[in-house]
Amino acid sequence: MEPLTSLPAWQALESHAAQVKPLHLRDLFAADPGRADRFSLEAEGLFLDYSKNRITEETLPLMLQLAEESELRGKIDAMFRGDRINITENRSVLHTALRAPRDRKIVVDGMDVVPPVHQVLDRMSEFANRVRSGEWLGFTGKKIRNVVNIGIGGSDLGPVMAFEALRHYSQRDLNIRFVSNVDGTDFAEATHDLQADETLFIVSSKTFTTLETMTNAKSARAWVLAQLGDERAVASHFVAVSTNAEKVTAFGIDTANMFGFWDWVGGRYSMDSAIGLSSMIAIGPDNFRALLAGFHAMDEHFRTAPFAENLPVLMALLTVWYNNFFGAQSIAVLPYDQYLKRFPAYLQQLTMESNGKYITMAGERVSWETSPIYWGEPGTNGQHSFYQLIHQGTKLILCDFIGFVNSLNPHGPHHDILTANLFAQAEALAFGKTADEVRADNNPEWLVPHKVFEGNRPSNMLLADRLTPEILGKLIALYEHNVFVQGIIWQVDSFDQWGVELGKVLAVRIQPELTTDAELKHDSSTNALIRRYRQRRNL
Ligand code: G6Q
Repeated sequence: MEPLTSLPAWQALESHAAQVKPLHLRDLFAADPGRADRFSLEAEGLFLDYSKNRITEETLPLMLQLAEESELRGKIDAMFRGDRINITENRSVLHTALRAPRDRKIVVDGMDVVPPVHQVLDRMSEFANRVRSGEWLGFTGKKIRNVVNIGIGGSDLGPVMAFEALRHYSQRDLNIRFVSNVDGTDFAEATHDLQADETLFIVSSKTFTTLETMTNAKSARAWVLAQLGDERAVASHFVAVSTNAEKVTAFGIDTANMFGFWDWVGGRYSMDSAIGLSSMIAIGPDNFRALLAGFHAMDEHFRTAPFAENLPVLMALLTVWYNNFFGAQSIAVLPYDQYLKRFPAYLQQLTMESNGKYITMAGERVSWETSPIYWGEPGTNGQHSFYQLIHQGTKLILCDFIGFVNSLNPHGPHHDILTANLFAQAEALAFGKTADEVRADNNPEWLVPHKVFEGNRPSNMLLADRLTPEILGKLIALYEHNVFVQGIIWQVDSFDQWGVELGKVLAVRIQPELTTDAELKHDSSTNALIRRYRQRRNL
């Protein structure tokens, strides 16, 4: 593969960007009444208005050419086929198989992976129904009222986000909680008001070796045993989600109470696997399957739609446009829906763990920017916090607005107010307020520069009719594939995460040093911090 910056489309885009930068969205819209119609797209119940981007008629054809020159089509096919595209871990990348319908065939290493996917889904459904109906009993014969998922990273962020997003559809007499941080506070606060005999722990860990999860799982077991006083209680109060049956057994969980998945499911792409068990218990198997159907519909759209009409491809190309040709460093994800409050946090891992890399698939240092920083908060809260910087700061930030035409909680004027704010923000960012307009409001001249909004701040607007399980699946898959396309353009392996390893190794070395007098051989800063901790820890 040619380095990205040597591709003809890249070079054409560099000179094109120089022409587009001086243009203002105000003028682009004024000159072209059809702009909003032309630069919008509807697919799978998601409407994307991308007209408030700093692009012209020539931009997308050039970006699409960049996608072609990056061999995107072949790479999409390779992913769906189960090729080992995660080259540094020598693995297939088949989260799309987790939501494939029963009659699909996806053969990897001579084996069709779809039947085992559905076997696990069926077992999960049966188990979820037993918990939801009160049939699954705790050790003392009480119904389960609390479900606590213990997991971290990909074994936490997707399930938490999905639970919060679909809380409206959840069984309200079940308390669903999540423990991820190794900070004992997380476990303590999640369990302080719970009774062990009504609590089910789901230990979710692909490897079943992750330090944080294993530490929390051991604390959970001790907590249960302290209350119930019998080792046999573990069988009624713990289930495991993992690919590692041996470690699950060693922990004391019967493999009959284990839900498996496979090494071709990456952690941050695993929420549709058994890692979603907590979500399924919360919302029920039917809603969970609707969620999967949504994912699958977006998979099919991504796999088959021409690139010019392909939502994930377009969003990815717009990201590359600002990231690589405008020097933009971040993308704000701004859902105007309280249920999506954890969506930005979930996207942080999906995007930045996937594409936050400076080495290409060929092992070379990149000479171009890779992943932007993703961040955000639900609207309208963000408006009273960081929007000042987006409107009048010195940084260019692409905003992904997400909204729903209908509220799941239609109370009086709330939803119209929310939606008015959503549309107003995108309008204000794009068009701003000129000095003349500020003067026309009778402002003194000295105040005018403070009240001017330059505008020309780009945004995407994603709208759906209503937040349903299916739409949520489509939205998540849209970002999954958006991230995939970005990674292809930047030529990185989007499916490994070597950058998380070093800190883990050093922590294992430092931990015993905190509580012994062992000689310290770190740098002077780390040595001094450890010494300070040793001296003061029992004060
Ligand atoms: C995600 C990463 C990482 C992983 C966690 C938890 O893509 O692989 O976030 O999900 O480290 O790992 P386990 O599920 O193995 O505990």
